Amino acid sequence: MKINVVELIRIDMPLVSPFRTSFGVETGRDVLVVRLETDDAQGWGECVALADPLYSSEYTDAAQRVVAEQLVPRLFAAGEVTTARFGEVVASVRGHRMAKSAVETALLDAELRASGVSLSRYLGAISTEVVSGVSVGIQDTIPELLDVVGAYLDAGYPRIKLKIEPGWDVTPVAAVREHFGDDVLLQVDANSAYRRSDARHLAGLDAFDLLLLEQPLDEEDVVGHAGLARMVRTPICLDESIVSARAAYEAIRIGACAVVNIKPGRVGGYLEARRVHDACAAAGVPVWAGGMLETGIGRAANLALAGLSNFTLPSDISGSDRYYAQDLTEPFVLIDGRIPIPTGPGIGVIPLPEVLAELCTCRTTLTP
Ligand code: OSB
Ligand code: MG
Repeated sequence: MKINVVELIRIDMPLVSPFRTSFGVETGRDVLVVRLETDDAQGWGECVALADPLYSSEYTDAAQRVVAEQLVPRLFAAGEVTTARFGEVVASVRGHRMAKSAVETALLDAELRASGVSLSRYLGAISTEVVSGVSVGIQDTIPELLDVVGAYLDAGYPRIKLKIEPGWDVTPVAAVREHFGDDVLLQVDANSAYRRSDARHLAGLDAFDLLLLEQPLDEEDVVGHAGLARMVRTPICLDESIVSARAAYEAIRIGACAVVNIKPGRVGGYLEARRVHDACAAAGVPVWAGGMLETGIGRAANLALAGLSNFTLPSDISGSDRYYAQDLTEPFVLIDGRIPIPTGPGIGVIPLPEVLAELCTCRTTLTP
């Protein structure tokens, strides 16, 4: 394929309610969307970097510069490119996986649209729908938390994930268990907020039959997670630490995690995400689809991946209305606690033109 034009579109999406984690509060989503055109098709990709480098080192402004000044020039210089070769073409750029993923996804989307194949079929999905969980931010009080969780359960979410941090962990988990009972599928996510010395305290979560404890320690402390895994009974899941299939393989090998959260942006794209899936499957480690508060563009692609066979735990892919009053695409809606995987060519959706025009804050066009 030869790329004729790449467009970088910045969008300001207000969130329906503030989302608080151990690393900060998100009130809106400053999203970079990549659109590219070939002779045969257009392709779309969403960059999952947040506005500030708090979840990981990437952030939207930096991602946009890397895409515009490093990745796209290499793509143009390569002439004819395929998604399979994209990794090689940008290999000399270190890191910046979220930026790479956005461009790779747009390329893959264009390629698949041109050949009429859906992303889910291309990736090898075996399901037609994905079990939808919801990630519940840190609240100011326990009664507020119970209200929020109750509303999501009423909306049909079969699995609840609670964000935790020191000072907001055992007590809120105990309150949710006590109030909603033992049948609710429940897990927690610390976003690296704890230290190795908190192991004994985190073992206090063992009493609540959690599906998993996500990323308690620093991104770079994989060995620490292996030590922690020997001191708590709750299965340890890694998110931030898993930046590649190799990282997944090694974390599993040293006993740092029993479960893996897969986010294509975090590992550099859908091709590497599938390799993470395969490495985990080979090791007998279940995976699930994480989320980064994506618009419908990112959500559609995540759903396709989450249809693969080793995605056996409920996802963080919620309905559009959990995040946005008006999604960028046709909204994703829960049916019986699940979301159908798009079936059209490529990622299967495109932005609604009037919504894109209204929320767009900046548009840059790059040509060879
Ligand atoms: O750690 O999984 C995370 C959102 C932004 C950044 C990191 C994370 C999250 C979530 C919400 O937990 C996932 C979602 O609903 O998209
Ligand atoms: Mg997480």
